[in-house]
Amino acid sequence: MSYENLLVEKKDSIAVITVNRPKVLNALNARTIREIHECADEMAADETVRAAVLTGGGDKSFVAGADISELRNADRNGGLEISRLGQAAFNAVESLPKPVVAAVNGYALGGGCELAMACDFRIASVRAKFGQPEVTLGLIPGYGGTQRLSRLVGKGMAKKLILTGEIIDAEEAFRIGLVERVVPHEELMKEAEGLALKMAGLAPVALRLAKRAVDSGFDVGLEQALGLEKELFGDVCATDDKNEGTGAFIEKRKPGFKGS
Ligand code: CO8
Repeated sequence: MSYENLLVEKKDSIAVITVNRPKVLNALNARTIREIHECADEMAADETVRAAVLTGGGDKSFVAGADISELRNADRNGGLEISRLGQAAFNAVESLPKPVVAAVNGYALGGGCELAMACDFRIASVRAKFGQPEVTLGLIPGYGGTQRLSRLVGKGMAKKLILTGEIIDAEEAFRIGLVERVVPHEELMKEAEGLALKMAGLAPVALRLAKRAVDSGFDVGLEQALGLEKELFGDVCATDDKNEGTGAFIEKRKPGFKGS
């Protein structure tokens, strides 16, 4: 599939997806949101892709938020629709049955921070900046930010960022748990792609089930979450790759996972 505002490059068993509207710092207009959703569906269905990296085009920005020029004219129904479409697109990213690494190369503000949070991990360039500045525009986060931020960094810190619109640098984002790693700017893509490739070499079904166990268990009670883990553990034990992985360990050789 070809996209107007996304670049998709396949490298070995990973895909590098770039949000590409550098003239507006990769702001998310309706078309880009739709393309992100379509691309997530495409990546989910493509068995040759085992992990993905998501980044921003140009040298300055990951994604500087929703496109403010489109938000300007939204009335109540328009706002509901914008939020619905954005949430659905980011849910599709979050629920991809394979790992997605956000390579945050610059501004990750508003919808950009929300997009990064829908990924499994965030590796940030030292130049990255994070924030939910919606209140400074008379808005609130509407692409999942009020919920995903508090789940990542805790309610108090999420409120501090969301209710002040404060913008923080990569080191502070790391300190509060919003990103998992900070690297020199020039090394960002190498690090992000290296992490994706490492996971791409692991057993795909195990990765898919492990991701589902963590995500689906997060918002339910412990008993229910452990029940889910038990079921998924049963499922993974029925895979060929589990036989291959455990067999390879016993036979002291490298496993060759097939994804079944
Ligand atoms: N939308 C549209 N255009 C943008 C955006 C944006 N979010 N961000 C930057 N641009 C444009 C600028 O207008 C400018 O265009 P032009 O060259 O035509 O004037 C171009 O990108 C370059 O930007 P700047 O000249 O401003 O670059 P600076 O380096 O001076 O500043 C900043 C960079 C600090 C990132 C600045 O551009 C900025 O503050 N951008 C807006 C950041 C922001 O507030 N983001 C949050 C947007 S709201 C949001 O994301 C809500 C999500 C949920 C919506 C759900 C609604 C229901």
